[in-house]
Amino acid sequence: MTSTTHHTRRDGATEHYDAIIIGAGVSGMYALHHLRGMGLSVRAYDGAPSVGGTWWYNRYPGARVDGPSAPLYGYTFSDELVKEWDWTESQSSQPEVHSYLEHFADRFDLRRDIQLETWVRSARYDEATQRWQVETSTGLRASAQFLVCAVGALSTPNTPDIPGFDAFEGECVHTGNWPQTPVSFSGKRVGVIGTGSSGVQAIPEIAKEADHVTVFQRTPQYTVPARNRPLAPEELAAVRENWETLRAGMTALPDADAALPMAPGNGRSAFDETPEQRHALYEELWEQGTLAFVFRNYAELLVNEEINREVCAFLRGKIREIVRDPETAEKLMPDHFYGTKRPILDSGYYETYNRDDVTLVDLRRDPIEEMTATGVRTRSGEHPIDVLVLATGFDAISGSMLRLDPKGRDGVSLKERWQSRFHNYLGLMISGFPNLFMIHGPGTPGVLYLMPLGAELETEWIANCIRHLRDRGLGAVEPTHAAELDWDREVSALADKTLFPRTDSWYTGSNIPGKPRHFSVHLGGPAYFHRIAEIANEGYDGFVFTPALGERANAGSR
Ligand code: NA7
Repeated sequence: MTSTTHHTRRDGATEHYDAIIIGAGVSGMYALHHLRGMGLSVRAYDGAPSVGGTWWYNRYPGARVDGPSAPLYGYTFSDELVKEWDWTESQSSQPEVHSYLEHFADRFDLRRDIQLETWVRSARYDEATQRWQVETSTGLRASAQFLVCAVGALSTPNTPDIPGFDAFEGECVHTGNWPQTPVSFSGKRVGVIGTGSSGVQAIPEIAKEADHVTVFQRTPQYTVPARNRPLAPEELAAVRENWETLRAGMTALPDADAALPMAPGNGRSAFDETPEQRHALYEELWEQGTLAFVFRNYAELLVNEEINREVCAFLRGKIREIVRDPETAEKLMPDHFYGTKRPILDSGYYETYNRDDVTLVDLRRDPIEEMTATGVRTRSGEHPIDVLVLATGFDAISGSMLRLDPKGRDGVSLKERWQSRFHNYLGLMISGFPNLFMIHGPGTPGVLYLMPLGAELETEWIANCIRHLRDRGLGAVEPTHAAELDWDREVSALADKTLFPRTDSWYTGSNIPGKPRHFSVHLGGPAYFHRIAEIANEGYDGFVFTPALGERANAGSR
């Protein structure tokens, strides 16, 4: 492995690198590994005291992968890593994923180039030097030709603006920034605001320990059993034996006529089957649990209203079957298209409402008016609480880039550029922000693909772009605004074929007051990665490369 020390320059108080990476989570660590491997000097900064990003912060009870089963939620690039890490459960728990990421950092000797407890406070492009200037919370200054923002798609917690919030004298914790010391619920009255994936995972666990739990629900949610189970050693062995085929399958292009490349379905059309056959499939998928409920469902699930409504009715039926009190069951009935908010997997969520010590407050009928010193007051009265758990999600996808607010050419701020649309090209670069790359930013499949593998593939694209630039003695690259507008149309055109944009969700940004409504996830799945590779292979159409400084001077004198 290439040693980085000799590449790093220090002049006065500023350290100089080829690339600075912001974030040492799943994406940032892979970017460090890959870019360092191609001989660049690289430094990664992260505000947390540990590597792991999202998997460090989201340590709430019940937190686990609610997506693909292990080991698909993991890095794929190293056969050795796949062979040596023994996942123990099908839906890996937060402590296990975090340990895996720590192991990754050690296994590939990443820590020497990661600086923890260091927030990047400002990032500014200096056109005169074609470099990014960075300042951190620790007073450090650093510069780099390339800035890789691996800031996380679900990393900026959303804290609701509730009147009287500061008056509350109890303990208040956020699932997205859970305390490092254990939170005890024993003998306490707990309030939980939010019933997205985090709330749905945490509520059953908290209810097991607390004296009483009051759930404040704004939008009822569909959830499907996670069916988490121990992984048998034979299962892992089989995965390892077939790893090459399995990995190839993860990046294989879906059929050209797939209704939605992101979720290709089971190859059957719902319209070729009778209502009884369809019901039998829903029942089978419910028993199977996991995201199979989306991925092995009919191809029409996310694009056809009629089929989606049928699935919604099936799931509402399940809620009625599980929840004994009809009034509570009615409060739990979702009314949006299934799958257009992030599909949730649970372990005993609806069952939790059969407990005598759990109360559900429907905020649509009984909204929160204020926090008091001792609880939450809704229109119907006060709910006394000792601990308030905010499971209120994130300013997702674009939120962490906006929080960083880098300043591009001519000092233009990203917040200004992204006032009404999250302009970008291929989800990877932004015009006016040369040499700044994003991983899992808006315009990528990000949260709707395998995130570790997506990070690998996006990083490979970034690395190839850097190589292209350097091999030709070029100094900077950025997309044109025209290319950004085309990309925006492409992302929107895919989304508009589906039911996604019709629901308020963090995919559209509508969970954050004042945020522009913009469905910014690329729904191409594997097709996205083929598309970005094709653009690079065909000469980076839509990008402008600027000569390196010395070359520019020469060009001027010719
Ligand atoms: P989500 O999915 O954004 O869920 C947040 C929940 O909090 C959701 O039920 C929201 O209701 C609710 N919320 C947000 N703000 C408020 C206010 N002001 N008042 C009441 N309720 C509110 O975040 P999660 O952390 O659960 O999951 C994020 C992702 O992490 C997840 O999808 C996985 O990929 C991992 P709403 O639906 O907006 O009405």
